[in-house]
Amino acid sequence: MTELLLKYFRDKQQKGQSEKVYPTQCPFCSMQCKLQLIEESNPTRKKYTSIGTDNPASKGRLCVKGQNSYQHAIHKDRILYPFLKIDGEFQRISWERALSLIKDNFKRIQREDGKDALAVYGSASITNEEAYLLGKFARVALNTKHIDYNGRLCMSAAASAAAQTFGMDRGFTNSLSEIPHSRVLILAGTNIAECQPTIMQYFEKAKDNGSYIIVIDPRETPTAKIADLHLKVRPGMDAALANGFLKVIMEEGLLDEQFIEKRSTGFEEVKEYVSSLQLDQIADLTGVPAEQIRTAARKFGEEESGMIFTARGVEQQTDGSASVRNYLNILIATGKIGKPYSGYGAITGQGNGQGAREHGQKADQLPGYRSIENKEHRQYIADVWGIDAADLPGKGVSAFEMMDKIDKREITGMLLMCSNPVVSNPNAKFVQEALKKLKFLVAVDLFLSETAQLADLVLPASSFLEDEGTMTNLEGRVTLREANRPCPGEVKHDWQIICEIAKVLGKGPFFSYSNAEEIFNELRLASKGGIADYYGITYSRLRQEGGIVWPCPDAEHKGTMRLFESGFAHADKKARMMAVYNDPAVPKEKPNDDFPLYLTNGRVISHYLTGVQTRKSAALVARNFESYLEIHPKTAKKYKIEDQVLIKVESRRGSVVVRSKWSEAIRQDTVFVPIHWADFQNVNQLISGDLDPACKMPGFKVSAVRVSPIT
Ligand SMILES: Nc1nc2c(c(=O)[nH]1)N[C@H]1C(S)=C(S)[C@@H](COP(=O)(O)OP(=O)(O)OC[C@H]3O[C@@H](n4cnc5c(=O)[nH]c(N)nc54)[C@H](O)[C@@H]3O)O[C@H]1N2
Ligand SMILES: Nc1nc2c(c(=O)[nH]1)N[C@H]1C(S)=C(S)[C@@H](COP(=O)(O)OP(=O)(O)OC[C@H]3O[C@@H](n4cnc5c(=O)[nH]c(N)nc54)[C@H](O)[C@@H]3O)O[C@H]1N2
Ligand code: SF4
Ligand SMILES: [Mo]
Repeated sequence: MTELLLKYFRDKQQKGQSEKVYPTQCPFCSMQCKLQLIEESNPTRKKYTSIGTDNPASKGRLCVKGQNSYQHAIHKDRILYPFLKIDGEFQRISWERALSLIKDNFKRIQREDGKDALAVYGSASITNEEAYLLGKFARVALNTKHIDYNGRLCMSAAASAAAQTFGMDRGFTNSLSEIPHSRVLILAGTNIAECQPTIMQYFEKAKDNGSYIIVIDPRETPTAKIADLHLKVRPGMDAALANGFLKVIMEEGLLDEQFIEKRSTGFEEVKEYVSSLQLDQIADLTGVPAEQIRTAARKFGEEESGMIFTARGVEQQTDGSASVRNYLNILIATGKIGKPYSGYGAITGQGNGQGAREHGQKADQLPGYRSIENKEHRQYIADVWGIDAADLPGKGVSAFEMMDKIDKREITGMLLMCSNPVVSNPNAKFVQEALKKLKFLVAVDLFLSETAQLADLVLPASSFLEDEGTMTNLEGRVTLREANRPCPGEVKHDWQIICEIAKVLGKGPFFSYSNAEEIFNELRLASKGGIADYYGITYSRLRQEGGIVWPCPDAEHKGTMRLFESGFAHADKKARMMAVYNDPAVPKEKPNDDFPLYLTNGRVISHYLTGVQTRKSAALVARNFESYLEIHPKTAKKYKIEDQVLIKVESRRGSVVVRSKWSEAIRQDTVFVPIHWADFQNVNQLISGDLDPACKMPGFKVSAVRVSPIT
């Protein structure tokens, strides 16, 4: 063996090759698969290979996006210097000039329009350190109440439901390793096979172990392929479907009365309402045959253990938070929570979709899930930050509501970090026009995204290969993403950029860190005693232990894998059940003669979010290079749509042009368009800005549209 290795290296040396290894984590989804990028150079070219490395979540696996994730990071279109828009053209400027322009414009805006006229729009694709720092930056350096982030469009419904029902929001109440042992698994509005592909190994093992899998989705997705039962629900009808499950569970005596009595409140109201419903009516509403509802509910109620998972199909609705609560009602009613192999999982989206929603990036939040409206919480954080609690601003508004305020010229300046709202926000044309009204927009990105193109100033940020920091995966497992690739050009890390802006604004002493670990140590303290308590987690522990699941209150604590074993997180330790009424106003937009079809939307395996990164990867573009519309052949024939032709899709807001793709996998009343393309293929031009009043999640997943051939 040693002989072989020696020969390998000798051969390489002879060919003039050298090899570098970059340890990292995939920048995309919440699995946060660990990998090593190997860069082999010879005098004429460089070759890259990604190898998955072992860790408790992905266990060494990578999906096609992870394998190719280096491609955008080394792409020639990376922005390497600050760019200022002068007469409509971007011109390279120095960091010094960029920072001085930010200072002048931010100060001018706050003088002219008030402190809250400046807004910060953050992201769940940055590290915990950066997410934490951005929250501190808005409150301490800018003294504005307006900060929110792209996770509002992602995790807010599940987060608000879990916080209300359980008293705390950690996406998974159990760890991934319990999934294979659970007897029934409900996957509602989650397409894990394409969106968290390396999680599939847990569900495949469950299947091998004889577990019964129920998938709820208007389409037969690759995930539905592993299902024993696929419920092809009508879009927007999950709350009603969950009522159907509850009805059967009650009628068939499958309630866990003892658990309900001891561990929850609110059941009486649920019982009264659900008893008044007819299963046939629910079948009509949801489009799911009564017999299938009965089978699914019986199975879930009868088995000894069971888990429910939801993702954006259920959550990105104008009643997303209530729909999730109704699925949680089922867990409580059957006593399937707080014990082995039973629990809930909101399948988190972005790489740091969990951590970035815990430490102060949200409009109403301070680090450790503290509330910006709670006096003691304010005092605690003010002490950590060394400021007067009275100087902490109050609660701001949610991401999309900031766009409204920009349109009304209440917000006139913005720092945007790691997001592309022109493509990802609903009512995209409105958002684009609104952003143009800003007096000064600074975008921090890797590329000139569709939104960065509207900016006055663009700052170059480092990529995952360069930027060290912690990320919290979908289990709540905090991981250390190492990074040792040098920054190209004049690129800086997001945290460095935040600190440098704070410095020119005269707030340097509050932001004097020399590395990510120093920020993390402050975050630990800021989270101490909060719900998301990271105090016991350190970089050296993360290096040794490979990841720790919060809460972890002290250095001896092993982390908390399973939640709620002895009680829920409300003061009385009881979960709150809530009757979720079949609301005739849901979904808000229903098909009619003009717009006869439901439009829903989501992801494909090869692309990520607005596509700014994955559309730079030749390997991924080769798999899907353009958007499309999935339509049932019967529906297609009705509207004279051939297969594989360009067609127009119109809603009350606008239109897009995409290619038709016939598929019997989708409901006949529904069409599906992926979200990863921009401009005339930006599906968000079709979608309204209606929000869930409970959590301000946009109702992305249901609109009414018409389709027509392009002649
Ligand atoms: N390949 C890839 N992976 C990703 C991402 C990506 O962009 N690309 N993004 C990451 C992020 S940020 C997120 S948030 C996650 C998203 O992960 P998911 O939520 O799983 O992804 P989506 O495709 O948006 O939606 C899931 C499914 O919901 C279904 N659906 C639509 N309407 C309804 C409904 O009314 N009820 C039910 N039950 N289902 C419905 C859709 O048909 C779709 O199959 O993925 C993460 N992983
Ligand atoms: N219709 C519809 N719309 C949706 C959804 C849907 O299902 N349907 N899903 C929603 C969901 S779940 C989400 S999460 C949002 C996401 O929406 P966005 O946040 O707008 O999506 P991204 O494409 O991830 O944008 C990230 C940007 O940051 C840049 N970037 C990447 N890494 C870094 C970094 O380390 N630092 C900095 N500074 N920049 C970086 C990328 O180049 C890219 O331009 O979209 C939402 N929009
Ligand atoms: S996209 Fe998700 S599943 Fe795929 S390699 Fe990256 S982190 Fe892993
Ligand atoms: Mo997301």
